Order: sequence, then structure tokens, then C-alpha cells
Amino acid sequence: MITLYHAPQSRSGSIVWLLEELGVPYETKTVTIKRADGTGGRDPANPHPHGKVPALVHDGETVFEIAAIIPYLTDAFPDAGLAPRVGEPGRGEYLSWLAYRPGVLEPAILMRRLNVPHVQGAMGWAPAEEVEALLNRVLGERKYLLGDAFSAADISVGGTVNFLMTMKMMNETPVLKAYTARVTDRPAYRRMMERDAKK
Ligand SMILES: N[C@@H](CCC(=O)N[C@@H](CS)C(=O)NCC(=O)O)C(=O)O
Repeated sequence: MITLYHAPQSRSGSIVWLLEELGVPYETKTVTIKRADGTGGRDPANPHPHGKVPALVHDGETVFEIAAIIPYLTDAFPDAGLAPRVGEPGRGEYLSWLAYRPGVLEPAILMRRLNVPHVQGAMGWAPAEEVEALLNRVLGERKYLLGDAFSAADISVGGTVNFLMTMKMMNETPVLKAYTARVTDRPAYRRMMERDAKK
């Protein structure tokens, strides 16, 4: 059994979306987390070492960090066709985009929002304007991050771009608007949104 430790309207929605795309049985345990507005608090029932979400328990193993949970699940259920398998073309690019979300995209955009100047050579990510330019260039040439086929990389990066544009933290462009409309126009995405709306 797969157990997802989840908090509505948070990053763990990416994993609900992925599990819905995979079509595998899973349960969610709703936990409280510290919210940016100062509400909430750490939940002792959450196995995440920092009390964050998502955390996933599968066959007794705990997996945390979205960049680890997504390939863990797409490797465990490869027949769903949501990721290139080990040795297949596109595998490297797939893993790169999975790491890009928490390692580059999120910190770049958050630092800009917080007015923290970018220190080239010190920070492990690129400046926000460069991140936006890259995403616009790649997605201007391709339907999805890996080409013609939707993959779990689009759940992670596409879902984040969608959220950041809604929050007015990323600049809306025709390319990114068309891309996020494409990736969110899916039954699994709608099921995830409906699920969170009920909580
Ligand atoms: N790098 C983590 C980020 C997880 C994260 O920060 N989740 C937020 C919810 S959107 C959280 O649990 N925040 C509670 C806290 O910071 O204590 C990942 O990608 O899984």
C-alpha cells in the first residue's frame, strides 16, 4: 500500500496528481504543516524529517522530497508511461527537470519575490529572468518538457509554473499560459483539485 502524507493546497498536490495519473491504489493521510501565514504546525504523525509534505510510505520505506518521490513512483509503475525508463532516450532530461523544480525554479522565483539579489557564483540556481527565458524557449519549441509526450516532469514543473503564475510570482507569457493550460487540462489534475476542495 502507498500512503501519502498530504496537506491540502500544498506541494503534496503534485503527488496526488501523479498518483491519479498512475491509477494505482493509494491512501492519503492529511497532516498539518506550518503555513507561510503563520498558521498550522508540525504534525507528529508526519514521517517527513522536517515535518513537511509530501512524504510517502511504500512497503515500509519512507520517501521524501518531490524530486525523489516522483521518480520513485514512475519507476515503480513504469507501465503508466509517465517517464522514460532507465536506459531509454530522454531519461537524463527527465531527471534534470525533476531536479530543476526544487533546485532552480523555486529558489530563483522565491528569491526574486523576497528581493534577495542574485549572487552569481554563490547561489546554486540561476537568476529568475534566466529561468523564465529558458522555460519560454523550451516550451515554445515543444508541446511538453520532454517533447511530444506528457510526462511526470510536466506535473512537477508545469504544476509549479501554473501556481507561480497564478500567484503573480512568474511573468505570464503566451507560451507559458498555453503550456500550463495544456498540462492542467487532464482528468487526473481535476480529480486532485476536487479532492483538495472538499477538505
Ligand atoms: N523541497 C521540498 C519542499 C516541501 C515543502 O516545503 N512543503 C511545504 C508545503 S508546500 C511544507 O510542508 N511546509 C511546511 C514547513 O515548511 O514546515 C519538496 O520538494 O518536497
